[in-house]
Amino acid sequence: MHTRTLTRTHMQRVGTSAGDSPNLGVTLIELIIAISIMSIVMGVLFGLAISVGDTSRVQEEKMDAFDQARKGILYAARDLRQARGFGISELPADTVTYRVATDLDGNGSAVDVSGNIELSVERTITRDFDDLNGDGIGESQLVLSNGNTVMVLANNLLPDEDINQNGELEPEEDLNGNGVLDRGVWFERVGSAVRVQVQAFGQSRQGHVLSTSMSTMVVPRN
Ligand SMILES: [Ca+2]
Ligand SMILES: [Ca+2]
Ligand SMILES: [Ca+2]
Ligand SMILES: [Ca+2]
Repeated sequence: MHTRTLTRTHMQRVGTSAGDSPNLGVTLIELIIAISIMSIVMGVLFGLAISVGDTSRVQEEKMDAFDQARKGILYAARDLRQARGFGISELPADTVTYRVATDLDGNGSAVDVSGNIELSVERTITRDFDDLNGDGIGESQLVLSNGNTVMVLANNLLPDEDINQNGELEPEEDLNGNGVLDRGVWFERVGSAVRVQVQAFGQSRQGHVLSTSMSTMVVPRN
């Protein structure tokens, strides 16, 4: 009797513990599955966050390139429009020099008492090759200089691809691989007008160079 009871009790214990353990097992499996799903979801979300970040960064770079080109064109055109047509330097070139009508004697107009037109000192729109404004940015910067002051018109100019300066595109010069000779900044005469082209870039996280090219026609005063 005693032995039987013990055995039954023992068996009951085994039974009880055998009955509990499947529940515990399922809970553990559920937990593992839950963690796995969570890891996958987190991974997907993380990946999404990175790609959204990349996309917005690319957009930002595009906007920046656009802004720089637009600023360059706007400022250059605004000043060139005041230029005396006959005094504009030889074009096409990546630099333009000119004079604008200016009231030098303060009589209220850009002519002197004898009726002669008063002209400003020479103004030059050029890449800042010699870093005239000392901001550490050289030829990727477009500046307007009048001898005394240097105004930044744009930054992030595309490099001039015409390395040997022959006016033609050699295959090894095509840095952005678009089959076109890109100059970054370029001035050329079209009839009595001056065509101004400004090309600026932005760089994405992956190192892709995103660029914007803008041009406008300016008819200087005569
Ligand atoms: Ca005057
Ligand atoms: Ca500079
Ligand atoms: Ca060339
Ligand atoms: Ca090119």
